[in-house]
This record gives sequence, structure tokens and C-alpha cells, in this order.
Amino acid sequence: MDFALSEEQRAFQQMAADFASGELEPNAAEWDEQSIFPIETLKTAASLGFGGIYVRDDVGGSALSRLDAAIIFEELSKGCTSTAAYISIHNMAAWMIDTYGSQEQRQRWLPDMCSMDIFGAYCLTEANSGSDAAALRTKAVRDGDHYVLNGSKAFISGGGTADVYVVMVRTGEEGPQGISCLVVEKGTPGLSYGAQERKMGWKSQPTAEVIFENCRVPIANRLGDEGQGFKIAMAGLDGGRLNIGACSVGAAQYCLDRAISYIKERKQFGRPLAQFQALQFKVADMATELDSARLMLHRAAVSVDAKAPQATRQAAMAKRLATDIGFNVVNEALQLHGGYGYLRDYPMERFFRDVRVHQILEGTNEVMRLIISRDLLKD
Ligand code: FAD
Ligand code: 2MC
Repeated sequence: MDFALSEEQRAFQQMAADFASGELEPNAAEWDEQSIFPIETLKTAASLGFGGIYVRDDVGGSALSRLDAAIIFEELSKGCTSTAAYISIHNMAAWMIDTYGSQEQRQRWLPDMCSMDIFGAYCLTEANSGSDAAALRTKAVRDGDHYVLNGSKAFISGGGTADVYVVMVRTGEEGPQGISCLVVEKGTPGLSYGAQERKMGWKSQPTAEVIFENCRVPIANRLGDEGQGFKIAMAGLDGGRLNIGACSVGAAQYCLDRAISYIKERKQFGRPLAQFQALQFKVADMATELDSARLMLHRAAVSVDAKAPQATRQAAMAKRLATDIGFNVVNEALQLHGGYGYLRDYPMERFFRDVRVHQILEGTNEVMRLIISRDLLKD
């Protein structure tokens, strides 16, 4: 076991950190206030290799590992958590096409996805099937060489703006075995979008319902076999959950660093706050817990890459821990700023709003416990 980062890892960690502090951080407050999806900045991120981090390089991907991705997302998230999280969803959609798509499908979508000339979205959730994802009802019925889709997907990140929707649909029986995975392109007749959702955070990325009304999608757009869609969706999420966890860790590290600087400067009772042992112990705990989350994420990332039998459980454990600890550390950092932490003049409240949803999406933290406990209790 080697806990040190390689020279190459340190190099792209630095590149991501420079991009985050140079391109994301100065704009994050404005993107949040005005709900701006920063398309040009995303393309710049892609030019650094962040559009297809673990996509193979013959189609423009960076061909890095899950561990590398966790390192990169931690850094990006320090600049703008919401934008980093969208990049992570785009990467998940691209990975699904890379892994389950044919050569033709890979060549068709991935070069433009890796350069972020086109944006991806992942469509699993429906209004009546969130945690119980296998109960989804969006129907795809074969008609000649097309599927005809009817139904809708809820809460889709990138919804309305994205160009390529990786959609889980029902092509067969009830339950997980009757689900297939299709790529639906923007502009397909019968594809439309609901109004943009009004959210607590994640404001630099769009979220909308994606609606299919007699939407004809070529059978050639199916990833994998008919009936394989649920497994493809879950495999995508194994990696996605690591990235979301890394985004929480990055946000929390940024807030902890800011809080440490703040309590060294801010004086009350005639001395810097950092001289109070209660607050010294608080930052000690914040740093310790954050490091435990980071280590767990990194271990799970290696397991997912190795397709280890415990990979799904470890990814669920890491997502649960990293997003809970991330949220708590951001909240404590806000507390250390006193009343100023609550004001928009400081970034704490934005990070707080952005990381809260990580405990809900890509599988709620209750669902993570379900995945972990099922694995522990299985025969
Ligand atoms: P429900 O499943 O109704 O759960 C409600 C509560 O009950 C939760 O606390 C849950 O943990 C708990 N619960 C449910 N079942 C159990 C159980 N068996 N045991 C214990 N507790 C349980 N989805 C996509 O497909 N693509 C996206 O791009 C996407 N982006 C999103 C962006 C945002 C901003 C948000 C808020 C959501 C997004 N989602 C997306 C949807 C997200 O994945 C779901 O909201 C999430 O999976 C939970 O589903 P739900 O909201 O229907 O909650
Ligand atoms: N990798 C590969 N296959 C998997 C898998 C994984 N990680 N997890 C499950 N499967 C397979 C499983 O092996 C089974 O196949 P088989 O019958 O051949 O053995 C099949 O899939 C069905 O699995 P389950 O029996 O576990 O399915 P169940 O319906 O009980 O529920 C559960 C699984 C609750 C874990 C799943 O529905 C889930 O993850 N729910 C949460 C939904 C979610 O995470 N949504 C996130 C949406 S995306 C988002 O929020 C974004 C912001 C992008």
C-alpha cells in the first residue's frame, strides 16, 4: 500500500487546483447568484482533460483511474462545487458510453463529449421512482428499427441544456431485468423539458424534467443488450458516488482552510479565536474526519477500478461517509465564521447549500446504508 501520490498525480492535482482557483473560484458566487451554467469555462476544463477523465484515449479521453478522478474532483470542487459536480455527472455519462457502447457509438459521441462540445446527462429518476429506481416506468416500445419512448425523468442535471441523455427505460418486464439504456439526442422529435427547478444550491447547473412523448429513438442508440440497462446504470453510479464524495471532501477542505485562517485573524476577548482550545479541538476533529473520508474514497476508487467484489459496498460506504462528513465540516466552518459565515459576502453559505444535496442524490445516504447492510447480511 502506497499512500503517496505519484509525480503524475501531483501534476494533475496541481493543474486542477490552478484551474479551480483561477477559473472557478472567482466566478462561483456570480454563477450561483444568477444561475449561470458556465459553458465556456467547462470547455476550458475539457481542454485540460476533465471532460472524459476515465474515458479511453482513442476517443479523446484522459484514460486516468478512478483514484485520479477523485483527486481531480476534490480540487475542482474547491473552486465551485456545483460546477465540479456537473462535470462529474458528464463524466459518468461518458464512461457509460465508453464502457458499454459499440465502437461506432463511442466514435459518434465521445470525442465531442471529451471536449465538452456536447454535454451529457444521466436519466434514471422518475417522479414516482427515486430510491426505488428499478420501478421506473418510462416505456420504450419497439417499432421497426426504433424504440418509441413515452414517460418522463425527474430532476435531471443538465436537463434542457445537455445534448446527450443516457436514459434508463422499460423495454420488458417489471423490475430491474426489464430495463434498457438508450442514448437520446437533443433535438429528437418528442423530447422536451420541464421548467428549470428552483433549488437550494447547485445553481450553476440546470436541473429539469426530461419528457418523452412518442419520442422515436433508433435501436442503434441502445447501450449494451436489452435488459442490461439497470446494471449499466448501477455500475455508472458506483463511480459517480465516488466523485460526488470527492466533491464534498473538496468543498469541506476549502471551508476548513478558510476557517483556520479566519480564527487566526479574528479576535474576541482580547485574543485570536485560534487561541481557544475549544476551537483548536474543533479544527482538529474536522481535519481528522475529513482525512478519514478521503482515505475511504481513495480505497473505494481503487476497488471500483479493480472490479473487486466489495467495490459497490465500499463505494456506498465512502459516498455515505464523505458526503455526511463533508456537510458537517462545511457547517462547522460556517459556525467558526460566526455571523459572517451566514452572509453571502463569505463563500461558506454557498458551499453549505451546494454540499447538502450530496447526501440526497446519486442514491440517498439511507440507500447507501441499504446497499451496505444488504451486502453484510447476505447469505
Ligand atoms: P425518495 O426515494 O422518495 O426518498 C425520500 C426519503 O425516504 C429519503 O430520505 C430516502 O432516503 C428515504 N427512503 C426511501 N427508501 C428508503 C428505504 N428503503 N429505507 C430507508 N429510507 C428510505 N436523478 C437522475 O437520475 N439524474 C440526475 O441527473 C439527477 N440529478 C439530481 C439533481 C438534484 C439537484 C436533485 C435534488 C436530485 C437529482 N436526481 C437525479 C434525483 C436523485 O437521485 C433523487 O432525488 C434521489 O435518488 C432520491 O429519490 P427521491 O427524491 O424520489 O426520494
Ligand atoms: N453494479 C452492477 N450491477 C448491479 C449493481 C452494481 N453496483 N447493483 C445492483 N446490480 C444488479 C444486481 O446484481 C441485480 O442483478 P441480478 O438480479 O442479475 O443479480 C440487479 O442489478 C438488481 O439489483 P437489486 O436486486 O439490488 O435491485 P433493487 O431494486 O433491490 O435496488 C438499489 C437496488 C436500491 C440499490 C437501487 O435501486 C439504487 O441504487 N437506488 C438509488 C437510485 C439512485 O442512486 N439514483 C441516483 C440517480 S442519479 C443522480 O442522482 C445524479 C445526480 C446523476
